[in-house]
Amino acid sequence: MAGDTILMIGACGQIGAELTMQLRQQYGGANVIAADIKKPEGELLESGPFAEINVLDQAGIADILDKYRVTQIYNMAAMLSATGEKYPMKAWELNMNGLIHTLELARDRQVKKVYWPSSIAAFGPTTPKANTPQITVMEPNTIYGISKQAGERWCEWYFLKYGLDVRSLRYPGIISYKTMPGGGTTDYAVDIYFKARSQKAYTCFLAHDMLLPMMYMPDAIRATIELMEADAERIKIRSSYNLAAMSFTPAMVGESIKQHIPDFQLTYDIDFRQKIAETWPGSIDDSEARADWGWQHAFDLDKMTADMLQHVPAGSQ
Ligand code: AKB
Repeated sequence: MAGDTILMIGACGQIGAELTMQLRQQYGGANVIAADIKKPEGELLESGPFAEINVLDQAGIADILDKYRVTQIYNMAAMLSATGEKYPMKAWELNMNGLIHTLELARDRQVKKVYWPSSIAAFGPTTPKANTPQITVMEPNTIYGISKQAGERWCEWYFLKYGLDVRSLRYPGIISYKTMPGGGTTDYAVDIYFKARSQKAYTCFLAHDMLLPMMYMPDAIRATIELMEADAERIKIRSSYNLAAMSFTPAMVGESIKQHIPDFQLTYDIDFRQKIAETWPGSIDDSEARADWGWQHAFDLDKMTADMLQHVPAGSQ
């Protein structure tokens, strides 16, 4: 909306980078402050203000909010599922304290809206796997998943207790070609396209039949901005919305890629990430998001494959 100034924490991450660029197009470069622990290069640095900051530096974030009179915060900084299992204490501190700092600062400074991403990782092995409902059993058993589930509770609590306008989506695995993901269990679904283009071969760390919910980045960006721009009375869920587009297995992506690269070779060398994936749903029921604020996805597997292979450079690693 005109007059809004947005702070994007975690602006160099897989989703944060593309969200920042899209919001700068819509709101004007000067009105979207990119913040991250590392300095970006190129268009992210040149198209608007940048602040080098750690999300755990609450006083530093407060200074940025005051300096730019920020009206909306997106906190995209997180340690993902696979890295989180290696560094559980760091993951908990970053994912949990980063969120709580954001919520506290937003409440204290009358920030109008906060966005925070949850994930399918908030579900667990006892959750129904097919068409997982919005409200269901949630017993995550990864640190990342536990932090997402607890984070959802914090978001709803700030809404109920203080009326803070917090909005959130449970992202499936996100596939993109601009900024790479790092440390996630669904990262294979990005790597496979890069290796298909550069080497016509990929060795997958998940089993051939590991069905997971996934989404192409353009859909994820549009969903996030549509949720944030929807009228507040349409947002009935203040923990986090289920969000879906497609579900596929590594074998299914392999077949989709073979339609373009017939001699593509897909092999398997399964590692610890398979155990994480096994605790997550295979498909998601996102009917609340569709009914409440009109969510509709645009990309299925084959449409995404065609677009990915057009954009991923042949010489890529
Ligand atoms: C991960 O794999 O950890 C993330 C996620 C599903 O939240 N991509």
